[in-house]
Amino acid sequence: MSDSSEHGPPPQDAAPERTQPEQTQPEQTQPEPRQPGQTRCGLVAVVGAPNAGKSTLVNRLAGTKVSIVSPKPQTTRFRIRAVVMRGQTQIVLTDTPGIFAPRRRLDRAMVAAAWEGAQDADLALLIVDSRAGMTEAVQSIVSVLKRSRVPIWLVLNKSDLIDTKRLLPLTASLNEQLSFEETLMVSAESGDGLDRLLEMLASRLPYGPWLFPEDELSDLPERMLAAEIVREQILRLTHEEVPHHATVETEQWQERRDGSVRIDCTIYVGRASQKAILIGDGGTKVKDIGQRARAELERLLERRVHLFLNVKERQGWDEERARLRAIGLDDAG
Ligand SMILES: Nc1nc2c(ncn2[C@@H]2O[C@H](COP(=O)(O)OP(=O)(O)OP(=O)(O)O)[C@@H](O)[C@H]2O)c(=O)[nH]1
Ligand SMILES: [Mg+2]
Repeated sequence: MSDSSEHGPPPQDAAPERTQPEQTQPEQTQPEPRQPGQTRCGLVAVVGAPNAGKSTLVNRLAGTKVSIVSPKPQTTRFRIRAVVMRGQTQIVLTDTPGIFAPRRRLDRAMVAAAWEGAQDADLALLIVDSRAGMTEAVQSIVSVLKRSRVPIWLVLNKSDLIDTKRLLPLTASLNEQLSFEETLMVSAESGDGLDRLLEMLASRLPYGPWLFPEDELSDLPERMLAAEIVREQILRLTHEEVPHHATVETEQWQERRDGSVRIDCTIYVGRASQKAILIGDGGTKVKDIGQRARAELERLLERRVHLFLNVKERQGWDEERARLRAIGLDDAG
C-alpha cells in the first residue's frame, strides 16, 4: 500500500528519533504540588488509524457526543476539542481524523489536521484497535510518532472484542518500537478501563490554570454540529463510495419564536450517480437521513428542530479549498 512517509506529518516536524533514555529525563517527571487544590490542565491528542475508536473514546470520556461515530473508516474529518473535568484537572482532549495514506486534497488536509493535533499536545494517546492489531496503518503511525517529542500512551481499544491475554504479543511488539510512557487496555464502547485512564490523565497533566470555562464541553459550533450529525446518518445509511464523497454544510440557521430552530443543510456529492443514491427512490433515502438526523439534533440541542436537506452535485468538491474551509480544514496544499 504505502510507506510511512505517506502517512507522515507536514515536513516541518523533524524532531530527532525518540530513544529509550529520553523517557527517563527529568523534563518528563511531574513537579511536586506547591499547595493542595492546585489546578492542572493539559492538551491530550487522541490519534490513531481510522476506525480505531478515537471518537467513541472521546465521547465516552466527555460524557456526551462531541464527535460523530460510524463503523466506516475516515468518519472524523477535522479536529474537535472536548473539555473533561476530573477533580482539579482540566483534560482538554482533541479528537483527530484517522491517519492513513492520503490521496485527495480533502484526505491530505485531514491527515495534516491529525498530525498538527498531536504536535500541539502535552500528551498523545495512540488508540489501537486490539482486534485489528498491528496493521500497516498502525506501523506507519508508530514510525512517525517515534520522532515526536510528545509523551505517548498506548491505548489498546475494543478490549471487549478480544481475550486481553492475547494482546500481550501486540503490546510487546509496539513497546519494542516506541517506548510508550503507559500502556492501557480499554473498551470505549463498554467503558471498561476508562475511569482508570481519566484518573491517570488527571494526575499526569502539568500544573497550571484551566484554559477553558468548566462548562465548555466542546469547540464545535452548533452549525457544524448540525452538518456533522447529517453526515453521520449519511455514513450509516449509504455505502461504498457515497459517504466518502459527500460533505455537508449548514446554509441557514433560523431561530423561531416558538423556541424551535429551522436548519437548512446542503449535501454536496461528486457525481450524479451518488446524488441519485442519496436521494433514493422517490426521495426515501434523504428523508430517512433527515428524520434520523433531526431526532438526534433535537436530543443534542434540547429543542425542536425543523431540518431541511438539499442534495447538490458538485464535481471535485473534495479538491476545493472553500469546501474544506467550510468544514474547518486548512488548505494542506
Ligand atoms: N466493540 C467495540 N467497538 C468499538 C469500540 N470503540 C469503538 N467501536 C466501534 O468502532 C467503530 C469506529 O469507531 P469511531 O469512534 O468512529 O472510530 P474513529 O477512530 O474515530 O474513526 P475515524 O474517525 O474514521 O478515524 C464504530 O462502529 C464504533 O462503534 C469498542 O471499545 N468496542
Ligand atoms: Mg473519529
